[in-house]
Amino acid sequence: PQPVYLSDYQPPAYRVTHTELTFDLDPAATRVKARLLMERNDEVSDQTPLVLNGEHLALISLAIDGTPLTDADYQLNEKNLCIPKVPASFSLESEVEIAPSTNTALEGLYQSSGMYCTQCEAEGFRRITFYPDRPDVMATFTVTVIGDQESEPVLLANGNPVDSGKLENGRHFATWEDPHPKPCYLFALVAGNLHKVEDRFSTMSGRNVTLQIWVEKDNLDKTEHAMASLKRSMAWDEQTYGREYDLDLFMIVAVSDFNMGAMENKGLNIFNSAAVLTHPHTATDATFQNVEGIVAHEYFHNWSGNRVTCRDWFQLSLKEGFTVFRDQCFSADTNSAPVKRIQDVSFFRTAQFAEDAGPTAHPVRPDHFIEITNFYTLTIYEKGAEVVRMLCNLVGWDNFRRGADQYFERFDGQAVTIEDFVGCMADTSGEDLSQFMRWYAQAGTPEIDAHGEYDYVKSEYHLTLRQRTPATPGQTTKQPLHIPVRMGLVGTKSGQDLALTLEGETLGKDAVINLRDNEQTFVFTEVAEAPVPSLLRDFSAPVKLHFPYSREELAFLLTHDSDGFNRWDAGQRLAMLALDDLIAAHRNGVEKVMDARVIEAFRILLTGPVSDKAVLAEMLTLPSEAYIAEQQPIVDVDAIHAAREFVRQSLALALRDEFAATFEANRSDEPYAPTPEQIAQRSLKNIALSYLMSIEEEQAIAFCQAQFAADHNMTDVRHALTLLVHSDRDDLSSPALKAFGEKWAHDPLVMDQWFTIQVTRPQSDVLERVQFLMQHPAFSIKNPNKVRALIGAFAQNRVNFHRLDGQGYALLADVVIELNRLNPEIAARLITPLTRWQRFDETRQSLMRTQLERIKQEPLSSNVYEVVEKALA
Ligand code: BAL
Ligand code: ZN
Repeated sequence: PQPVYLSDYQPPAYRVTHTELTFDLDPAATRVKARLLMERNDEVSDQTPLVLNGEHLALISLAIDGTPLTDADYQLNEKNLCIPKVPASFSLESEVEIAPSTNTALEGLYQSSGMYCTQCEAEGFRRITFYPDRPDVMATFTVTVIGDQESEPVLLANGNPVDSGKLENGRHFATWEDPHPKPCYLFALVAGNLHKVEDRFSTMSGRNVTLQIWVEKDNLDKTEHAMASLKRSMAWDEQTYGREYDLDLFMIVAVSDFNMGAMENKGLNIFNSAAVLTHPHTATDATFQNVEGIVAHEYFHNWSGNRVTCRDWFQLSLKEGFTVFRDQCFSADTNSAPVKRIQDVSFFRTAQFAEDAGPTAHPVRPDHFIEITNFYTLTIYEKGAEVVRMLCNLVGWDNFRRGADQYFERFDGQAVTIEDFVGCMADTSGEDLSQFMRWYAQAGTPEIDAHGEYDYVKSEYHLTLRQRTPATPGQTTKQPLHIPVRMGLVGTKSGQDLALTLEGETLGKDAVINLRDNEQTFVFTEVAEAPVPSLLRDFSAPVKLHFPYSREELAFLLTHDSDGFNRWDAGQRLAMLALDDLIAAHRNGVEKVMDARVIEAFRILLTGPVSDKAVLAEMLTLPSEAYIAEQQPIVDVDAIHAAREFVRQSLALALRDEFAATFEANRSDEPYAPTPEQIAQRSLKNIALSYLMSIEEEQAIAFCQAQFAADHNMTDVRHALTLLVHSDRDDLSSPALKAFGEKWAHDPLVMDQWFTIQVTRPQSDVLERVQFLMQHPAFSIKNPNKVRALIGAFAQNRVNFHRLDGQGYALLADVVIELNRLNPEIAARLITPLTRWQRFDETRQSLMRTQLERIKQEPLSSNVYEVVEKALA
């Protein structure tokens, strides 16, 4: 397969002004008739052939302006239909046959639990009909769906329903019209035996919008939270961005088999059931929050993505980075803002930093790709959102909001570029953002080496920042970036933020300094006392910051920093220093000694006044094994696991009474609600229970078993079950697992949790468990959620996946090879842990490479080929 390059972009030679589609549904032989009203662009010659995308389509007939074409009039291959001569303006009529029931790639039209549904982003529409399948071709659509009245009583497509009726032979039809021009990746169709819950939203201009969530009948009691989240999102986008919904109907459909989390199709969002269904007894707090965020994300795309879309797929972060930023702000406004930031950054620094440091590293705007579905990445989404956040902070919210207004107004109905977006922000703010644009072009995580000195005589603080971005594949030299560093100086005597004066300018007590050069020294004057710097507050830029903090300084920031994010980060850094010592001790075979300063810091946290329980729970959470691994030059999975367990157990032994008191103080019998207050209280109680269970005392075990048996809500049940299953005691683990598995055998989403809990335990029987569970009736390799819950989760189990006999790697490779045939998009994503082989010891490197080479021997999809090639390059 050959890469596509951004620099080769050409506008489309032919545009589609209107698209008419008729689907006659049949599992093995769906007929799709298309009538496309097309026009040649003025810039191209009248000799320009019409080239349409089309894959896995059986062509039945083709006509132009009603005149059938013969074989001599066109050329057809596996990917394209080419008609050498067409008029300047014409209608193209085609009929094709497709087979939804055998479409295991879950792109285009396919079947899930017997219903029909579609996924067209990025390039799935070409599996439905011949079309210019590119985002810069935008058309209005009229769609007629014909189905069986019994098996498909509900027939949905984008826009507004305009007609419906009965046909012969038990068939019926529905016609939908979408008046908003859209690219074909936003097309959607759903047909099946679905049931709806309905609500209304009155927009800011007083229009009534009907809201519907369509699900299978058994799931009707799991839609309340998604509906409430949708209404909150609609109100938030009006209040925050002045954006109003633009159709009379907004639909969400839940499907079980879905590659992504959800899809923002115009007026008809299709959701992975895991991203929409919730019930207190089946979903955890984390799922409730995730659903709220995804519902918001998809809804926000109606403007940032649908009304204004991407010119080409290299611009993917234009809509995704901006929309993730929007959904992050919405969740922060709706829940605890500091906790949202801590959780997002914690995930980002673990997973996106790893992507940036690996062989698949790419810029927020890549300049080439083989398979675009491989680029729905943490870099495009999350780093893209960090870049938009920096932009917002740089120009200030008022300018950013005016820039967003300008962007939506100027480019409404168009397919545009990242320059168009940033240009609006430059216009409204007057800022020069040319250096800032490098964030979109340069891959890799910038690192800042910082050091500071206090001059007692002059009362000055000199802060020197040096930036460097490591080389990434295809980009050996890097230019300095414009990095906004939000900071404060915390006085060591007063414990307060000191006033900042920089080059004579008074900046207040919390300010942003701009690092633009490779190295800059900032001299703060009139610094009345020796400070500890608090740098990169609220994670003001997606970089790694190195500052030689002493443990005493970190303990000081942990209690005194006015920035909640940096208080948390100081705790993480302090824990990391202790963990580093313990990892070294484990490797050297010397006795491990716990750092008393960490214990004291935790004691203060547990016994001091609590202003935000959710933040406290985060502060009591140790860096994950994956995050610790990211900080090591060579990852030693066993030493990391042993060191982290040692810290957990040492803290639990030293602070047993404090953890027990925290657990007791936060128990509650209140009826479940996913409110920020309740979620905070549960997370604090459950983190305390985790520490107590790490030493497996009888009292802790009793707490855990009681919480499991009480069956109050899934957050508590799942947490207790995880602790029991991850304990060393089979007498605790087996009965609980059995009871849970039997109780929830009928619920696929709960069974996914049951799979994950088992295959993430640290005990050494996990590989055999995975093999056993792959035969379980609730598992199916064709269902992406199952694959993620069982195989994906196993590959995150660091001690077991990285077994020294290589069997963990071999198992993953086996599954990748099978999925390469069935669902290449999921197969390519699943390989990720193997691509990180450079980070491990030589033995593991060799074992991982062996499996990558084994995959490479197969006849590969372009998706898997691209990832394996990069990993072995
Ligand atoms: N556009 C694909 C799914 C999402 O990012 O919303
Ligand atoms: Zn999105």
